[in-house]
Amino acid sequence: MTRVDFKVVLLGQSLVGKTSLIERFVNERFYENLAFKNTIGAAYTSKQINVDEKTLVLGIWDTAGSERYEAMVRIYYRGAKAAIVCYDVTDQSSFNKAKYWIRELRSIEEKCKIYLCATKKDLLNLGHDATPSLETVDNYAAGIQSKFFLTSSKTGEMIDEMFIEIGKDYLSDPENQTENGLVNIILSGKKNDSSGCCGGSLKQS
Ligand SMILES: Nc1nc2c(ncn2[C@@H]2O[C@H](COP(=O)(O)OP(=O)(O)OP(=O)(O)O)[C@@H](O)[C@H]2O)c(=O)[nH]1
Ligand SMILES: [Mg+2]
Repeated sequence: MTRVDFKVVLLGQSLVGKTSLIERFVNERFYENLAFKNTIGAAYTSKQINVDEKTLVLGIWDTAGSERYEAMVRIYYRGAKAAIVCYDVTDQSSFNKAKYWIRELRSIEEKCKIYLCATKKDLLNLGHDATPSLETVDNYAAGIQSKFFLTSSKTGEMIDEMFIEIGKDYLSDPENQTENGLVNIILSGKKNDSSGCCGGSLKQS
């Protein structure tokens, strides 16, 4: 198997659930009250996934959503091949912030693929409304050639699927191929792998 590493960054307003999404993806856990543990600066983790007979090691940077860390966040999206831009599916202001990050990425990291991620889907089942409407977000995502995922870290819905899709896009992008057809190896940064386990074709590195 060919092994490649690439960098993925998570962006989005504070409390939209970026850390929870990674916790679900990497450790298959969910904490109801992470709010008192806002991310400070950024946190790194890595996870191995298998896509199309290839092993991909995703180096994932979880950034802080608080405004005071905004300048620092810019350090972490540099060189990212994929950005997961998150918003809370029930919170219009977090969607506005997602659009802000997308505009910035598009102008500064042109080659970074953008994945728009609505979080907390489970709240819709409790009677909360999607704000803006899912149709509006779908149209927006299509307009910027971005893929839209509606996820819940509480239930785990669509999270593995989103990362697998990111891996597939990475492998199929001619940008990441060398002349002899091999996939470029891109070092993602430090590797302080954490513990945990996961099922299916997903493996923590
Ligand atoms: N109901 C529900 N709550 C969620 C979900 N994901 C996260 N939360 C809650 O939202 C709160 C904030 O989650 P975090 O993951 O800390 O948010 P964050 O985006 O990392 O916040 P910053 O580190 O400040 O940028 C926590 O209380 C989580 O339990 C979800 O899918 N459903
Ligand atoms: Mg966080």
